[in-house]
Amino acid sequence: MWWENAVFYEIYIPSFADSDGDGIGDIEGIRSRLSYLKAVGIDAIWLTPFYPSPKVDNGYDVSDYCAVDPQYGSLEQLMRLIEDAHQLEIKIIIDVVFNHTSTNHPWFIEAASSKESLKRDWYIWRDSPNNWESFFGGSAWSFDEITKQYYYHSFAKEQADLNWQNKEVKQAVLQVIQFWLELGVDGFRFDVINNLTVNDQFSDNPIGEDGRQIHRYDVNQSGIMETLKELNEWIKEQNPEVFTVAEISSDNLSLINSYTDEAHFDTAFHFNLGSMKHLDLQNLQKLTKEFQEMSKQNKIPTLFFNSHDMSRSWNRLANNDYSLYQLFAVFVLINRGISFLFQGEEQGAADYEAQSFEDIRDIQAKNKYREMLLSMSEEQALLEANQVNRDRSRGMIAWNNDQDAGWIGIGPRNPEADHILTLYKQLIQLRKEEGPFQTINMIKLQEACLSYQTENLHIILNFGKRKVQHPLQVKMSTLFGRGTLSTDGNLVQVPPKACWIGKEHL
Ligand SMILES: [Ca+2]
Ligand SMILES: [Ca+2]
Repeated sequence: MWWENAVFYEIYIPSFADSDGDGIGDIEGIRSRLSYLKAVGIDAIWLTPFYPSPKVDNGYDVSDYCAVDPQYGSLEQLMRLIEDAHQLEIKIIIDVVFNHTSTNHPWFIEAASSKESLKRDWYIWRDSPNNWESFFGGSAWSFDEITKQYYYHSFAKEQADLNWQNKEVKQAVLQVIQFWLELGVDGFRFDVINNLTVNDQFSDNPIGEDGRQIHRYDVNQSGIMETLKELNEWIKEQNPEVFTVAEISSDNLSLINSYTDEAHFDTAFHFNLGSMKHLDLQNLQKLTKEFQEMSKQNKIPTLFFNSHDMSRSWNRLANNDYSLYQLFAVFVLINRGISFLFQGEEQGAADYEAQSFEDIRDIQAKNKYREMLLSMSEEQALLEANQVNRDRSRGMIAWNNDQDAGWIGIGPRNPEADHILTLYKQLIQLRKEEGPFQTINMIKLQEACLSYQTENLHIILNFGKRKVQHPLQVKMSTLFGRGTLSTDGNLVQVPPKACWIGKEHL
């Protein structure tokens, strides 16, 4: 399938490219950058939500699934974007958020209007709340004054969870998917898919030893699998080439993989790389081996160190060091798996840092700040909030050095941006020439040097401060990077913080 060796590029629309100077990235901004993206070499774009939304959670609170938020443009502009992208052989997948709707969605407004509403059962209502906590903090239940019942929201109170036990909800969702397939969309990224169903006994969640709630009854409920299977089968019936990727809010690989097995999502996001808090080579090796096991079972991993939900790898993993940064680029692009780049990554964009509470846009960071302020100073609360602030990777892309800030500040432009862009282009080109990469073998970690083999390429990533000598089993030539082969070809020396890619001649 087209996606198995593809390079995806995630676009977080408000921060990507602003075409009309109102400080908010938009559809036309993306369209104006299509030739740039083609030159980078990407195969597909993943668009984060562009739907009309009150933006309590940056667009993941949708109030109309079949329209474009006027802030970003119009449906006609989006259709032109899809058309132009297809002209350049770039595919487009879109984010779909079916765990919940905005409380401003007509479905919820109707459901909340009366207990007798025909859509009442499309959401989850109870006379009294249980102890379930929202993933954004606080109770997951909010009281509705008009009908005197509580509705359930696993995230913000403005994001009411849909009741997936209700057949009409499933039907309505299929109609939304049909709408986008008819407009030519090539695939879907399903948001928080493991939150779809809750336990219908509504038992209280247990509390762990650390005093925090264990989400036992509100996520990963077994009832969901059959529904997801139906959903995916229906999509593939419409068009077998449509790509589906699930977001599972977990870093438990066997749990994640259970969704790509029974439920037949083509793949799921493997956050294990992306959520790594700092460079941890033992862990990187372990994950690579787990990905190898997955590949043996015909499951294809997703490879990414960046997304709109986490601090950028430039700061978090590479510690502002170009030499280290390039090693992550090689890992993501010259490897078995689907590569997902996040906007600006190919230019080494750095984290945007909020300087005050007023600068914060992320609801999670705002909540954290308010919580911390109860026990510490404003400065300390800001520091704590910035530790979880999803704004860090959502700064406006600095296309040039004299750009004005927009709805959010600018992610600092990397002084080595041009250099990094060239590197990404070269690696993507190499991926296309040497791929498809179907296998991964010979994964080794020696001191700070990770090596592996994919097809007939041998990749050595030396994260350490010392030069390494690496024995080679077969005769190879240098394809990329800075290694020195011994005259007999049995050994390669790789300098500190450098990579080498050798090619075995078959
Ligand atoms: Ca704009
Ligand atoms: Ca749910």
